[in-house]
Amino acid sequence: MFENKETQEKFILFAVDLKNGDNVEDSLDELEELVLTAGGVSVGRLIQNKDAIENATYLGSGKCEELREMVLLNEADAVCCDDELSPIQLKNLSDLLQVKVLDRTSVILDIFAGRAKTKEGKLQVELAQLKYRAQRLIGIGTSMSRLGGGIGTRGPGETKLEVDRRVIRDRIAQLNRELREVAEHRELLRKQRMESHTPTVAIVGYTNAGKSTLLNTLTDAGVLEEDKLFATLDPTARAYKLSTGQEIILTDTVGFIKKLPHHLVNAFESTLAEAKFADVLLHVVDLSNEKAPDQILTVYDTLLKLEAADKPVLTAFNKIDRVEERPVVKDLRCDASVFISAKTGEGLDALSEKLTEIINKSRRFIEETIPYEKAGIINKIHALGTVLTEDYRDDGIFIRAYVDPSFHM
Ligand SMILES: Nc1nc2c(ncn2[C@@H]2O[C@H](COP(=O)(O)OP(=O)(O)OP(=O)(O)O)[C@@H](O)[C@H]2O)c(=O)[nH]1
Ligand SMILES: [Mg+2]
Repeated sequence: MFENKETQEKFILFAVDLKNGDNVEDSLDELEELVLTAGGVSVGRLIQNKDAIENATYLGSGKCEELREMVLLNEADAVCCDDELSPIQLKNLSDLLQVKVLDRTSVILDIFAGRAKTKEGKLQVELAQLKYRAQRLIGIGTSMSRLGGGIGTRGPGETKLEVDRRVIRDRIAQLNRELREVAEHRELLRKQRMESHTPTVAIVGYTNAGKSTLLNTLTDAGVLEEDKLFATLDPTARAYKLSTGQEIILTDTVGFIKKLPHHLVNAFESTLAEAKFADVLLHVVDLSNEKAPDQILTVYDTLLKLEAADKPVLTAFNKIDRVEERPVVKDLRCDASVFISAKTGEGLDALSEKLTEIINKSRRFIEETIPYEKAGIINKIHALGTVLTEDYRDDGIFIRAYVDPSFHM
């Protein structure tokens, strides 16, 4: 994404396996992918089986030495820890290894910095980076400023590494103010949407599951879709007509990932809140990914954090064109599920049908005879609800339909 092969920074990845059920190899596979997305390359990995994380150095002293040897042997430019390092761990490891020390959080922040496009997205990333860096000025002072440049140092704050905490604090306050303004604007749009009674469906899912592709196939939205982690940072909302003719709004947003840095969750709160304010969640799962079951759990964990766990969920098992035999993947939490290919369009009719069903479940059923002089209401019901029966009788128009609970005649 950023560099060509010759200038790619070489990384050694490392993690502690606490034997608590987390699959550390899988997690490092993902970290390798993240590093690649950021423009680096992994040349080795080190895992220590241990009961607890070392406060001062993350790894035990023997393993630290092993890591140092691996760095020298592979001529690595940097190391990256799969967990977020504390400021003191970062400093000690930097002193010991004499190469750049990164962690999962800083790599994700780096990718975000390279991808943010809108004003809001850029503000959000800068805020998250500053908060992360403010706590770690000691570590940065000894290693990053000297070794300079590359992954982990990109983004709006990169020339300001030497700035002191006070300047960072002022900047954070200013960013918070600016973000509040942007968030207010978003809030206004959301309110307008809610007042129009148009149901909102938020597309959620693990990063790279195919959310943007699905939105594009359904609505010709022209959203960037890429075989990269975190292709989408800025939320897109598009109108979509269900097969019944009813209009809904589909929103696409940033993908979820394991150990999503908490600074990012905070900074991206207003963006991620799309899920919180949606009527229904459309959960996209990459069925062709062997880690799908694990990714499903991460998605529900994240939804819980975003206070969006109580919504009706339609799960779309995506990329069926990529698997010969459909693996048995269960989503026990969802209200309904469909198998689709966002790429070929297979299964999208069924998806539209199920979506209609789920939306209608959360809607009010009306059965009324509307006098002819109020016939205008019928158009409104058509646009905002689902009409089951429309019968032109002597005394008026008999109608049976599902409407938003807040809809009034
Ligand atoms: N074969 C196949 N590939 C798909 C399908 N849907 C999406 N993809 C591919 O999967 C990759 C990721 O798709 P995106 O739509 O960018 O995924 P996303 O969920 O929006 O990802 P982020 O924005 O990074 O969170 C792209 O290379 C898509 O072309 C599908 O149904 N079949
Ligand atoms: Mg996307």
